[in-house]
Amino acid sequence: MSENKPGKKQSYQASDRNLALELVRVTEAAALAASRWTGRGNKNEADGAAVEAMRLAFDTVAIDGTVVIGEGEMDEAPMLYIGEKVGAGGPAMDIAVDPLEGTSLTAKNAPNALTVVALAEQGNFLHAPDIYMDKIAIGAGLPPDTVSLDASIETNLRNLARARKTTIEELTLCTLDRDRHEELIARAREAGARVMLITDGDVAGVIAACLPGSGVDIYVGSGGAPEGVLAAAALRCVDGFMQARLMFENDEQVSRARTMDEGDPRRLLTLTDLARGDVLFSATGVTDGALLRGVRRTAERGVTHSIVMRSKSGTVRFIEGQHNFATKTWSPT
Ligand code: VTB
Ligand code: MG
Ligand code: MG
Repeated sequence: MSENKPGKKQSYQASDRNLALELVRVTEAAALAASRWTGRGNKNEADGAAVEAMRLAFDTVAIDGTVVIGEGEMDEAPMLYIGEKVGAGGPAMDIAVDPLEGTSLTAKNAPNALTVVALAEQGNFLHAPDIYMDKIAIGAGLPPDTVSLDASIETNLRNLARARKTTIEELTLCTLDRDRHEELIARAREAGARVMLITDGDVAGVIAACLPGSGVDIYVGSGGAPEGVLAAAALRCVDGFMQARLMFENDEQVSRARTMDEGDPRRLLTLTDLARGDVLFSATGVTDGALLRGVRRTAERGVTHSIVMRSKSGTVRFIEGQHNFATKTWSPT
């Protein structure tokens, strides 16, 4: 599943090592800004604050970055729009962002809101339009044909239980609580599985399916395509398994996808179709979740909890940041 060859020594480049750790400042800044709006019932203010802080923080990162997964097209998004150049100058990198994944979660102070950034060398992320994507994901260490987007939910659960040497009754499937998933949910339960329904935030849901001890064994269902690319970037770092397929509602969406990517827009996408090469990923918790703690604030300080990962080395770091609002000059906290 991994592009890394076991036992093969990775080349050491001091510059890109620093980059992984610099990225965390970007998601921290967005999370601190969004956290001013946690539980205040205003998702647009929370989102706007995260976007603005993330945009500012990028100016301090030593890259020549181009946003490929972002806030939308230039005419509809003032910042972090697709095609926007960000960074202080350096290696040419493509950037995927969701400045606040879970705007409603933040407004309600519900679990699993994150700020998310992924970085790869130019051309390595799928240029996904903002439409729905069908997704399936499981964790590392299982045969690659254990589950498939093209198999029935019953077959996938049976194969996953067998590969994990357990029963379907002991498996938990996570999906977004949406009417469009009614049949999937009913059939998964009928087959014996537990179903964990989340109201938003399928990036966190997909990642949870790949982390041992998260309480989620498999993620299935449709959500945003940009969120699919971000989740794939994370899964590359933890050697997870994922398949996806863009879901088109009209011909215009198909034509748009054709302008963004060369392949058949309806093809089955593997993990490396979504995110190739050396990928860096950072996410910071805004509200508490299975993966990360949310921002803790006092009038003077904010404490952030982040995960920073890199596919090339497979290193996963959890970073706690203690931020003093009085001495922070670059972030509108
Ligand atoms: C998911 C989820 C997001 O949108 O992608 C979902 O990860 C999909 O769209 O947090 P619908 O809400 O239309 O189902 C979010 O819930 C919001 O961006
Ligand atoms: Mg967003
Ligand atoms: Mg989102």
